Amino acid sequence: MKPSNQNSYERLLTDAQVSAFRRDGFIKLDKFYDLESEVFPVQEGIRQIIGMMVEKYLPGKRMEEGGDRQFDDGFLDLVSHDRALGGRVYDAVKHLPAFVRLCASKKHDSLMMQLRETDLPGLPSGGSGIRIDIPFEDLFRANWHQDYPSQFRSMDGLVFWSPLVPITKEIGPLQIAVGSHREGIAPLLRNDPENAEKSGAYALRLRDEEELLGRYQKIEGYSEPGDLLLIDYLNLHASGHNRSDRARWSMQMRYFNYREPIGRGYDWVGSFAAGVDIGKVHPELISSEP
Ligand SMILES: O=C(O)CCC(=O)C(=O)O
Repeated sequence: MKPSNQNSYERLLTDAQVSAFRRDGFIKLDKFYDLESEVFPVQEGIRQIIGMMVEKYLPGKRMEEGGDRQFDDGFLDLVSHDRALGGRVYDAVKHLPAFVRLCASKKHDSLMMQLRETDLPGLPSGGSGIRIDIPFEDLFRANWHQDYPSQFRSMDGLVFWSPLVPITKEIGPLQIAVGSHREGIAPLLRNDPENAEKSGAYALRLRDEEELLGRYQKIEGYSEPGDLLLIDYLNLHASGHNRSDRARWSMQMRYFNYREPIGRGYDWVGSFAAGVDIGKVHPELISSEP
């Protein structure tokens, strides 16, 4: 169907950037978000939530005051006290209005409309969140993957990945396989033999992973708060390893294209987060045996 209001969005990318995105399956946009109005309010909300949790669970702890104080001070103390509290913070922070507003930013609509030539972008409920990667904890690291199988809604989707802390070598930059989106959907295995304790989407592995990844150049996504890494739903990428002394906070926001025929064919149902098994929608994509 021909988009009806193609001219109504702001063209945020140059033609060269659109071509780079189509070639590589991702693009980095420096200083895409305004720190004062878009990023700091998210950090401030997180600071308040952690402060309340510290007050409740670590009543004796004095929080540092002053300029050196970081928005997540106290978070690793909560986790050392009880790992489950890290999960509560993870679940809580995604309801911050400042984060939800950022997810639904008009700039995201514009990028989606420009890159996908659609008049109808979708913002999947349950498709966005804030990762908190704890130093030296690999259980929730994302293996090499494409986002489509764990999201669905439409093949034609974008991940808006933006850090809340500086992403250094030690804290674990996102790993990206350049141009890997061009081969389409990669078949999956249901279990991760190297990490038997992983479950759900975390336990999925790419079939013939080594051979597949060997075909692409890998780059590391170094970035600062305010920067945006925009990633195609079919691009292969993986978490880095956090070997630093602080938590790695990053936002993942997702969009899909209602007009894309495959998602339209199954009425835009979601995947893991929506409680739908991959095998029900795409049985050809998944098996348990290598
Ligand atoms: O930030 C990470 O470590 C991984 C995030 C990711 O893979 C994703 O958003 O799809």
